[in-house]
Amino acid sequence: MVGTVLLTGFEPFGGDARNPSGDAALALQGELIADHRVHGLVLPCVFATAPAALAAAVQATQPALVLCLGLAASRRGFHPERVAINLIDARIPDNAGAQPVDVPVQAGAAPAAFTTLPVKAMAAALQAAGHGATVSYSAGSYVCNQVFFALMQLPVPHAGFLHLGGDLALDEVIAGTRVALAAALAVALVQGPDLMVSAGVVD
Ligand code: PCA
Repeated sequence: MVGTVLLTGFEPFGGDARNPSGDAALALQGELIADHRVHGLVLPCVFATAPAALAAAVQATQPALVLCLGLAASRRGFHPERVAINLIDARIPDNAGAQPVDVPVQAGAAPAAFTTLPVKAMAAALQAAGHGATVSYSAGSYVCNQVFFALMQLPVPHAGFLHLGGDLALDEVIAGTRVALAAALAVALVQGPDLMVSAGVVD
């Protein structure tokens, strides 16, 4: 039986002409990866509407797994995110001109939420395929983190976020996302727990 994975990216923001995360989500739309059909979606880079757009897509597609992509221009390589924080502290205005500072993503919810994707296995699979990849312990405090935190409140069995470094060309983003999704599906749906290896970092 073929299941569904929901793969989201974002529209361009901060004056950029393109956002490879949204372009990759559309490029992979309809592909079959590890027996799952990809449903690709571009989210608005807007605090007021992005979480609801994601929730509507989850409701409509009933995915077995959700992976949200976003651009982290100052980073290099792929960064599977381990933790979302219940905080918005916007460095720049979003695409609707809003710049919330020090407000929760969801009032009353826990301070943070962990991904339910096997981020270490995803990073290892990316590295084995020749891509740079590092498990990340901060998805920032902008729209990506907001969407990631909101995602972790939804009733989805396996969900998480992958940040894309600014050094990655679109072809590599698409290839790496395929690898990361295949690893996430293989481990999360079949094998079980994530790899027991250290991915700790000291900044
Ligand atoms: N990156 C931003 C928001 C949209 C995107 O692609 C972020 O990291 O928050």
